[in-house]
Amino acid sequence: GTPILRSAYQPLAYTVATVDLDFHLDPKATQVTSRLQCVRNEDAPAGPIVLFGDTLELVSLTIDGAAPADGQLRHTDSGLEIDVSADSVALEIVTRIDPSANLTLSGLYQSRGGFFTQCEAEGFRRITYFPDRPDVMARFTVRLEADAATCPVLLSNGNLLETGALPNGRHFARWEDPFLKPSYLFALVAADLKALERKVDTMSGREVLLQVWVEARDLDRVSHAMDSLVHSLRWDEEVFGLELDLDRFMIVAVSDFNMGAMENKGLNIFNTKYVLANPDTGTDLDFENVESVVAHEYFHNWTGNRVTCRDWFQLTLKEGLTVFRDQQFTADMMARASDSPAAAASARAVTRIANVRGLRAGQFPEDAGPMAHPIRPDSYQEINNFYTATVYQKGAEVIRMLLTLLGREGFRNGMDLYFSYHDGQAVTCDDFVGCMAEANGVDLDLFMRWYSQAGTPHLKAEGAWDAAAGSYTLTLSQHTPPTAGQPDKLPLHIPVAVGLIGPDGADLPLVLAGEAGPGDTTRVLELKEASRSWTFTGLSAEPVPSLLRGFSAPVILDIAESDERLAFRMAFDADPFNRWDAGQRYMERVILALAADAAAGRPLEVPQAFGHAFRALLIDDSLDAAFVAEALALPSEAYLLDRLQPADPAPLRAALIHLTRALGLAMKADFLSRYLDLEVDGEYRYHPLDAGKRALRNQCLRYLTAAGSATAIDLATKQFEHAGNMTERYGALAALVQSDAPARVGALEAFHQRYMGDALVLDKWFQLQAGAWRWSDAAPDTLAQVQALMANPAFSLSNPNKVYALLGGYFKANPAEFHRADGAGYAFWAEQVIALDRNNPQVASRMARALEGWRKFTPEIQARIRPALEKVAATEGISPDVAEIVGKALS
Ligand code: BAL
Ligand code: ZN
Repeated sequence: GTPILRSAYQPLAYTVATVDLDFHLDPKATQVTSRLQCVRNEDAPAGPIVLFGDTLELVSLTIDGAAPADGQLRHTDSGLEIDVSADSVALEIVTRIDPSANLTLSGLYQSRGGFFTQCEAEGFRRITYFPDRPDVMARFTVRLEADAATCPVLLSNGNLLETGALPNGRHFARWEDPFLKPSYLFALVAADLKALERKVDTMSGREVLLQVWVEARDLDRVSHAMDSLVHSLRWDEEVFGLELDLDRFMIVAVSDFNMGAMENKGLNIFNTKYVLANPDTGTDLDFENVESVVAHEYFHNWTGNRVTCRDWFQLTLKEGLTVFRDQQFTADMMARASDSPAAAASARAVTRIANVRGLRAGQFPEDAGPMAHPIRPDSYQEINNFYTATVYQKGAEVIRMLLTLLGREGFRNGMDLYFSYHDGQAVTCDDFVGCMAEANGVDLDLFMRWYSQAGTPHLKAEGAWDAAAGSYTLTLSQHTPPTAGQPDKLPLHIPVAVGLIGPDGADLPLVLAGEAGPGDTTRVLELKEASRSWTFTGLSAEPVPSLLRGFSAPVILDIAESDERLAFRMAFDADPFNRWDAGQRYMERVILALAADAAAGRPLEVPQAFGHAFRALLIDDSLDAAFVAEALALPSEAYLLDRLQPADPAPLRAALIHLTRALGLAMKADFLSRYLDLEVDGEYRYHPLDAGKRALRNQCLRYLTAAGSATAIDLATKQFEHAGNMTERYGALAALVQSDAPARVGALEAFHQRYMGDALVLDKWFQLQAGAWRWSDAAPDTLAQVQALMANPAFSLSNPNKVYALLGGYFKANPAEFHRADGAGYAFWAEQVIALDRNNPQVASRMARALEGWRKFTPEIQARIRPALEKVAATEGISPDVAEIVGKALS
């Protein structure tokens, strides 16, 4: 495809002031009448009215009530152009579309008999001809009519004006959105749904109606989403002074949805996965995800909707900022339940750990592969491919660095200025950072490089101890490896939070040469050049540095640390994130060494010192259980694969299995006693303290079953059978699935039987089997298993959740099985990507991305992957979405 360039941005000659939409909803032939008031844009060069359209049937079009004159209306590759001379022109456009045949789930489509829309990024043009760009902000009114029996509920953005009955069993509703919005935030829903409702007062004392709409059978699993919405609303008032601006705010759950959820103005549409959760069907992680996605979409109301993006290259303007906001919210929710400052810090750290785990597993590999792009890309072929970990997660890290550099108050001042300048506008990342700079009187020009430079920077740290002077000099250097299309990199502005630990394990006050003491125990150093040194004085013994505390920048820290030093920091680092990270670094070292031994056919042995450091955390019951659960969890396979050069999934898997089993065997008694002590009594509640205990308990069960004793299988079986909630039931099933015990098959069957009609729970069952391996030497044929599961009546290639669970579980969460030596995994991948692409290019493209990082593997593995990539690339009629991914992979 032809790349679209950020530098080519031009405002449109005509924008839209008002839009009035009229939908006659019908499964096969929906008629859409759109009345637009188009107005000349004073800031743009002269030109025609440009309307985008995609797979539309144009029924009629009039200009100020008249048919177009000869040559006045032109059909182009992307839609229509209309020559007009007046400053303001009324268009009436009638289109016809077939929602029942729309399997892309972009535009207007059907799911379980209802009508739903998804317009971001470019779905609105699949509904009607429109200047479908985020910089065109208009006032929308909407009338919908549909069959009253099948679609008793008719929703759109904003406030409800009117409803009424019509002849032939039909009915209608009219909605008005009082705020200017771009077309990507338009939504409608016409379906058979029921709402859980709550009324709350906003900070200014306005009563607002909150609704969560779901199918009637799901009403017993929406209260958590409603609670999450209320918490989000309060949090945005308290932390940012931002209030809900509508009288009504709706969340709608739909089973067929490409993304997690969508922040349409006043009418958020959600994948059921991120709305529905009750103790019997959702794990603690599901509850946490529902809370954070509800918050994310709600927060978009200000960061995304009131102020939106000028063009899609600015996507991180709203996504990075909103992910940052939802991460802060989650950390606050977690900490709220703590009874001491130390417990609150630990709870926050657990959130931070989860964020960083995600970044390392998802974004670091993206930044090291052919899709590497800055958080603000310079070009794309298909915008749907750029809803990435880089734009979202790394984008959030960039915002977090601004908070670190400016402080809470400075950051809040920058946010306030941003809304005061840009409310109701479509703006750029420069506008946002400009407000941060102006509000704080600082220069952030250098900081802007984070927006233009791709790749994960390496931060190298070296320390020099001068015993005679009592000083410690820390030298920090940075280097970003070349990425696709960006061979040369410049130094970035990196905030490095630093602590120095004394020999007794306590933090030392930090006093830089030339300063008076006493200093803080954590300070932020700002590295702006390729390399710089700082000298700390007044020290009586050589300190141990603790760098990048709280993960203060999205970089890879290269520092030579002995095993002893890592163990010391695992035990003493006062920064809980770094305490966890010291353990991860130690584990990574052990695993990579084991993988090298496995590859060379040497015997595998876990160093004793590592075992001691690990055990110290396992048995320390003064630590928060959620923290210990994270501390005992190994780094993700996806992250480790990138650290092995060249990547080779089989020996890595052997190393992970060996280490887990060895630890489980060596510390059997400790795992068992923690397991037994951690039982949570009473009725299930989603609460961070209980969730932490369950997480650690399941972690212990995993190690115990990995070690393979009959007692462990017995424990897991009992936990499975007597579980009072999904977290326990699923934790036990996950442990059993990897064992060879006969109980394995029975548990899988019982789970399937129990949740037969429950799509979301069956997704867990599919995903678990696709991502599983065995702790023993048994070699299960996971590919055959995945293929067999595709034949299960509950599986469907046209439901994204099913594809993400089963195929995604296999392609992405099970590298050693997917990369099997006979290459059969790749042939299967090509076949499925091609099949998916015929119906839903966005989902196909996500699956296609499983092989984009193929060049990191050994030459033998690459040789097996190449034909599969080439096959997909050569497929006739392949979508631009998939073509971009495989094209970049092969280039
Ligand atoms: N805007 C797409 C879905 C989300 O990021 O909230
Ligand atoms: Zn978002």
